[in-house]
Amino acid sequence: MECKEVSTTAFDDQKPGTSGLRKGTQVFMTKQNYTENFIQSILSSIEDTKRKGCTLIVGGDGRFYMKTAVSLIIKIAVANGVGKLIIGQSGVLSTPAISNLIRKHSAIGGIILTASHNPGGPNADFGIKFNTSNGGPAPSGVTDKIYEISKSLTSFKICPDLCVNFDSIGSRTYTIDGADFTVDVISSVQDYVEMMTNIFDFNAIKSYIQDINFKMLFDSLHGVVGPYATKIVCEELGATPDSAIHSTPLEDFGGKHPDPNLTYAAELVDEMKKGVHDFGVAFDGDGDRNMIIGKNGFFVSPCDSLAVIAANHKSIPYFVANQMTGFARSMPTSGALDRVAEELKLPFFEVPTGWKFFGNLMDAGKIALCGEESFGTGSNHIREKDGMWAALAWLSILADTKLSVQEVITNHWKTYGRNCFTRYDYEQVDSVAANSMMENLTKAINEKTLFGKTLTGAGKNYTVKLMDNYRYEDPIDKTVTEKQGIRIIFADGSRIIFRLSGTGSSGATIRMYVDSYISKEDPSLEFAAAQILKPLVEIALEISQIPQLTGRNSPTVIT
Ligand code: VG1
Ligand code: CO
Repeated sequence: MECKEVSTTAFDDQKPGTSGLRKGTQVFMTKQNYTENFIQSILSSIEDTKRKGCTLIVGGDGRFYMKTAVSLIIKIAVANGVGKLIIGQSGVLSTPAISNLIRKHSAIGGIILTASHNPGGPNADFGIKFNTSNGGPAPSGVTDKIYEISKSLTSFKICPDLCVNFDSIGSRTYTIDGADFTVDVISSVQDYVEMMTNIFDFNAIKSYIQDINFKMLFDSLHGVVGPYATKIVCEELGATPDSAIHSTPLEDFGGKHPDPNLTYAAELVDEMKKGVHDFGVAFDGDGDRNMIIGKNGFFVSPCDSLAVIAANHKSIPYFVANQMTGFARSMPTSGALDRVAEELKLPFFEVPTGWKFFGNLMDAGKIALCGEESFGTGSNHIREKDGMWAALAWLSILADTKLSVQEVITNHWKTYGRNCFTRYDYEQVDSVAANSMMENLTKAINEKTLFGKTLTGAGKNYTVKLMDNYRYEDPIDKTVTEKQGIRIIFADGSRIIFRLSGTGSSGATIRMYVDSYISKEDPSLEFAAAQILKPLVEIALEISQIPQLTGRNSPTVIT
């Protein structure tokens, strides 16, 4: 078999967003060489000397078009001198599993075929993420380079006749253009499960479940977590088979959004409301997100989840064996974690939205636990957020404290006070309207129109202390990232944040975040977040004029 170089026309829209390149599946399928070009751009971003003979991990969340993309990666990788591909059986690997494999095999990186929480299918979304040798999402320097290459690409290299069956486990070596090329097809779950058994005490969780007949519901939303849930929850932890639902990965996720939030995982929430199960969790398409639900549908804010894991990290054997060096959260994530860091006298960092910003801090040993309000939680066991890890962290805490999910949360508030948090998503709004909202807010920053002003919402007053567009300087490599979200910070520490999503495939998605602290003595401590935050939500809608500009009277999703 021979490799050849094929001429191509470059695209100008292959700029990776918050996490990878995401477009309508049809774009990847029908625009000539769209997928080939992007794969070539990824490979070209790796220095020649490092690419020759290197190992790459390849896999994805099972969505429509994934297997075609895997086949293309095989043909293009070999033609670019890659020495070995490690591929999950049938192409299936979760994002956290890939992060683990990259580290375990000292691979140059990994290509992840997923549009994560976006729906899948021929008329939905497809995506490609690239992770670097530390196992984490490519930092902006790398994605910028990929984008630059993609804009002026004139050809790609391919071995068109190399067709590898990756449905069955095993290793195959081919000699192509005089060099050896190996494709290792491995179990999708084995290495990941092994890693989890080294982080958590499965026996302790198992006996807790059995002792009190603890009932769980793991909802994979037909995403990639299904096989991992079946293996870990039903086999390793011995839970009944009905503890794992929607466990078969489907190419279109059953026609639904594989997004673990109250709107798209409503089925799990409704099931939990029946009061039969003690613990519920849902995951996104590629397995890096998690939503925790307690008995009777008690919702755990992802911000609180992170803070609770931080406060109780000693319930997790991994954190007993390895030093807890520090914590970090993304900027829009509530300040609940900050209070735990202060109490435990541990270093704390704030980074922009996107997991790639945690990588340097973890690599430098500054943090061992981090998270985002968007249902992402993880630790330095890998360099990705990890949905199953978060669920097992919670089970470890419950088994250790012998408390219910709700008790753990309310006890936390009674100790630290409560950072009340909500996020409003306005999905697929008109881009012009979204941009003009951001421009108006930017104008308010530049002209200082809101500084020092007292704003009133639902009869409550808040005085603006600061308004800016978040700028981050990486403490390790000093890279500066600007315009990461408009922040309005009030005198009492409450915050309103606006940013536009970087993961959509069409139109714009506005995200509005509200975070406000109430002390542990406050009589409203256990009230619903919507009630507590009503005044600030009113203020936020007034400042941003979202309804007027977008014509939307309510958001698509409220967290
Ligand atoms: C969203 C979330 C962000 C997360 C990113 C990738 O980005 O807000 O916190 O890291 O998705 O998650 P954006 O730009 O749409 O707000 V995943 O699970 O879709 O890779
Ligand atoms: Co995801």
